[in-house]
Amino acid sequence: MANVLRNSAKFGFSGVLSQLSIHSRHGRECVSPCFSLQQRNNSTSPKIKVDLDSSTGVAVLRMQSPPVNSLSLDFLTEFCINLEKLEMDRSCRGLIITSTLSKVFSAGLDIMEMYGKSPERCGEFWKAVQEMWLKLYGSNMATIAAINGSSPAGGCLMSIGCDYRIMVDNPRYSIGLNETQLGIVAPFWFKDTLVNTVGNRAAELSLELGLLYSAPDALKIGLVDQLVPEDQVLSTAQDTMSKWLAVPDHARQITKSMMRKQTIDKLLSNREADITNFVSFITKDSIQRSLRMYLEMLKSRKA
Ligand code: CO8
Repeated sequence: MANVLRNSAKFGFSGVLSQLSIHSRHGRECVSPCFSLQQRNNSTSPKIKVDLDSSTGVAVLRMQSPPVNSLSLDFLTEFCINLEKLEMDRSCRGLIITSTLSKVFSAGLDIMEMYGKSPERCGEFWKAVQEMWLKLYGSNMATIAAINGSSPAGGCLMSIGCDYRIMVDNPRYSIGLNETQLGIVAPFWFKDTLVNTVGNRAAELSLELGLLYSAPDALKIGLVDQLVPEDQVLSTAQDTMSKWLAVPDHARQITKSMMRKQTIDKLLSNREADITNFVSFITKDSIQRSLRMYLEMLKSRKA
């Protein structure tokens, strides 16, 4: 443990996760699945926009992938590359994640990435999901989710991967890990992150029933930390960030590592098995049928 803490202090918490890095700390590009996928991405419009204020050391990462900021392989790749760049930039100490879309923070994993895809592609996708969580949950930066819309499933995972959550005070927006409602099971590291956030009992209820909480209910169980009016989400996140950054970085980072390392290590040591599990689960006929029904439900709700 002492070694881990020393290494965390020396290289930063994300340094402990160095085998996952897209780039090395020295800025050299490493061959990684995420990077090669980015090269294959033909889309010209970025799904992520990052503004780093060098006077405050705070970056705002805006998700801008209509209609619902769903986490596709391309989206996750771009997200990870941006996160890694910020992580390597010593001038960046804090990260605020928000959405440019009205009403939606993120709809979670892109269901189309899990429906009718080859096992190889599903494996690639799942590795990118793991990567996103590992980078975010293990980030050296202070991280705040400015949740300005609904945030189900993977959107909730992204939110609870941050250090602090500020949500719009609007009961129409919901957040939660609703996987069971889709007939799928939240993986152990989704569960662990939720338990670390709201405690065991609330997590158990939440996961088994696939509950989506309205913003006020999410505050009640501690799934979010604060509710504010819509037009104050970003400014409140900026104010809150300055409090986080008033704490000496090394002390905050080592403490964060102490709190999160066990959870992160659990996935790191089971990463391949987790991919295998995901692929064999998601490609089952019965699960594919559940996903198709869910997609149809989403479309019919609109009609
Ligand atoms: N993936 C792909 N497409 C989506 C998704 C999604 N997650 N969510 C919405 N869409 C599509 C809709 O089908 C619709 O498409 P179209 O325009 O072609 O009809 C379009 O996006 C717009 O959607 P809505 O009209 O529903 O938009 P609203 O603004 O009314 O509502 C919501 C936004 C609240 C986000 C709503 O779309 C919603 O509830 N979406 C579903 C969210 C959800 O359940 N996500 C779960 C994803 S699974 C996940 O993240 C974790 C999986 C873990 C797997 C573990 C297995 C082992």
